[in-house]
Amino acid sequence: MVFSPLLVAALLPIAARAANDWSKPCFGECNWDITSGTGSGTVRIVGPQAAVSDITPAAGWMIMDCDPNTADQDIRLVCQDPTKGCDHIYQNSAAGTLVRLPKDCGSTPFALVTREWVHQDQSIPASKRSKIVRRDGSQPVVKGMSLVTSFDDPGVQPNGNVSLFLMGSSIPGAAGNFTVEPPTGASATKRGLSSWIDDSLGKLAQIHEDFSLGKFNKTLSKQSPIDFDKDFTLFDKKIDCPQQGNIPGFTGEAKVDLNGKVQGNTNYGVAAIGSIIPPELDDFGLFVDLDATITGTLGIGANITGSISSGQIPLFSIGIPELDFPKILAIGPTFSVNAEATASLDANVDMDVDLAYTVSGMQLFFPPGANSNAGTYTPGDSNVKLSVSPNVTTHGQIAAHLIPEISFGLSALGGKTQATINLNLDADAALDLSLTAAAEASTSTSGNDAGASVGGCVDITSGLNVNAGANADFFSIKKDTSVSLFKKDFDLFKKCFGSSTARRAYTGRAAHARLARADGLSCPTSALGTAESVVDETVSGSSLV
Ligand SMILES: *[C@@H]1O[C@H](CO)[C@@H](O)[C@H](O)[C@H]1NC(C)=O
Ligand SMILES: *[C@@H]1O[C@H](CO)[C@@H](O)[C@H](O)[C@H]1NC(C)=O
Ligand SMILES: *[C@@H]1O[C@H](CO)[C@@H](O)[C@H](O)[C@H]1NC(C)=O
Ligand SMILES: *[C@@H]1O[C@H](CO)[C@@H](O)[C@H](O)[C@H]1NC(C)=O
Ligand SMILES: CC(=O)N[C@H]1CO[C@H](CO)[C@@H](O)[C@@H]1O
Repeated sequence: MVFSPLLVAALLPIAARAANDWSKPCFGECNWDITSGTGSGTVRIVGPQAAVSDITPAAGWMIMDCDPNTADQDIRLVCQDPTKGCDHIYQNSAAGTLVRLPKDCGSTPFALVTREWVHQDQSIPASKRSKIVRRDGSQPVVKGMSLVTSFDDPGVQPNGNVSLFLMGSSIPGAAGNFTVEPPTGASATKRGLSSWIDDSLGKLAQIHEDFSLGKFNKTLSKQSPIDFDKDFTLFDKKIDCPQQGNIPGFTGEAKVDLNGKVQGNTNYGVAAIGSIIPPELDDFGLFVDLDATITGTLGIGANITGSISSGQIPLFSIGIPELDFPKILAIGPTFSVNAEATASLDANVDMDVDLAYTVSGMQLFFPPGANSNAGTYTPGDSNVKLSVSPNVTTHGQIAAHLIPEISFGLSALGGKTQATINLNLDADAALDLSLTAAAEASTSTSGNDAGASVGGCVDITSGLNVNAGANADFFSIKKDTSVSLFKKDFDLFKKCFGSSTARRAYTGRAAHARLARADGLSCPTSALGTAESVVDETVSGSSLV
C-alpha cells in the first residue's frame, strides 16, 4: 500500500485543520466544509479572480440583515474594513461574481450576485453601530446585493467559469483530515477527471480504514449501523386438491419462509468534479465500507407441483444520515432489505437451509475502479435438512435470495444531475434436487431407511453477489445496467444417496431449466408419499473457504 502525502499529513496533529479558513478571504478560490454532525466534507471552488470573491468579515464586509434560512434574497451590507479587500468584488463588476457567505447569512455556502446598488435604506442597526461607524463619525455606504443560488441565472452574465472539486465522508470529523487538491495541468482532461475521482476516493477510503482501525480519536468514529431481523413468509399458496380415484382430497400447499438477519455498519465517501458556473457535474464516484453479518434460515415445504415466483418483496427500509453540500450536492442514502424466492417442484419436499455470511472490511467503489477491496468474506456453519417423498421421479429447483441494499439518492446543482445508485448484496441459497423412484420403494415398509426407498442427488449452493446500478444515465454507467462488483459462490452441499440407479439418473442442472419454464401450481397427479429425511447435516463454514 502506498501512503499518500495526504495521509502522512493527516497523521500529524498539526494538520488537524478544516479547509475553510474563516480568517482568510476567498479571492479566486475557496473551500467550504460541512460541519453538521452527520458527516464531513469539503467543496473547493476555483475560478478567475473576478469570478470568485467573498462578502464575509475576512474580506472586510459586514452584512446587516440576512435571513439565515433563505437561499435567494436581497441583503444590505457595508464595507467595514477596506484594508481587508472589500474592493476585490469589483474587479469586473459585483454582479456576476460568486461569493462566499458568512455562516449566519443564507442557507448555502456560496451565492451568485445578480445585482449590486447603493441601498436607499442607509440606516445601521444600533447593535452594529459601534463596529461600523468610523472614529471620525463617518459612516460607510450601505450597499444592496441580490443573491441567487441557481448558478445559471439568466439575469446575469457571470464573470467567468468556476470549477468545483468535492470530497465528502459520512464520518463526522473526517474533514480536516483531508484536503481537496484540484488536478493539475494535463490531468484536466476527461480521463484526468476520472482518475482524480479514483485518487480522491482512494484517499478517503484510506482515511476511513484508519478511522475504523481506531488510529484517530475514537470519539470521532461514528458509523451508520444497519440492523434487520425479521421472520417472514415469501410465499404461501394453498390449493384444494380434490379426490382422484383412491387418492383422498387434501389441501396442498407450497410455502417458503425466511428468517433473515442483517447486522453491521456502513460508511461511505463521495468525490465529484465539475463546475458550479456553469452548473454541471463532469464526474462522480462513491465508495461504501461495509462490515456485515447476513444470517438466516430458509424453510420450504411443498406438496403441490409446478413453479412459483414471489417476485422481489420489500421487507424493510430506513434512511442513513445524508451528506448535504447545500445547492451543490446532496446524497441521501437508504438501507433496505428485499427478498425473493422461486421454486419448481413436483415432489413432497421439506427443507431448511441456513444462510450465513460475514463480510468485513469490504470497500466497494462505484463506478468500479482499481480501488475495490472485497475485504474478508467468511461463510458460517450451515445446517441443512431435507426431506422428500420417496417414490417419485422428479427434478426440483428452489432458490431464495435475501438482498440487503444501500441506495444513494443523488441530486446535484439544482437537480441538473439526479440519479439513484444502488448497491445490493444478493445472498442466495439454491437447491437442485434430482430424485428417481427406486425399485425398492414399493417394498420399503418403514420410513426410517430412506436410503433404500429414495435415490437421487441433492446439490445446495449458496453465494453472495454484489451488484451496482443506476436508475438514470450516470456518466460512464448507462441507465438500468448492473455492474458486478463482487461475486462468490459456494457449493454448500452436494450428495447422492439411495440406489445406484437413482444416482445414475441424476442429470444435473439441465433438467431444472426445463422445469423452471413451467408455470403455476397444480395438484399432483399421483399420490405423493410422506416426506422422509434424506439429509440432516451441518456444513462447516471453514470447509468452504
Ligand atoms: C465556460 O464554460 C462553457 C460551458 O462549459 C464553455 O463553453 C466556455 O468555453 C467556458 N469558458 C471559458 C472561458 O472557459
Ligand atoms: C477526542 O475527542 C474528544 C471530543 O472531541 C475530545 O474531548 C478529546 O480531547 C479528544 N482526545 C484526543 C486524545 O484527541
Ligand atoms: C402440505 O404441505 C404443507 C406445508 O408443508 C403442510 O402444512 C401440509 O400438512 C401438507 N399436507 C399434506 C396433505 O401433506
Ligand atoms: C407413493 O407412495 C404412496 C404411499 O407411500 C402411495 O400411496 C402412492 O401411490 C405412491 N406413488 C407412486 C407414484 O408410486
Ligand atoms: C489524526 C488527525 O489529524 N485527526 C484529526 C482529524 O480531524 C479532526 C477534526 O478536525 C481532528 O480533531 C483530528 O485530530
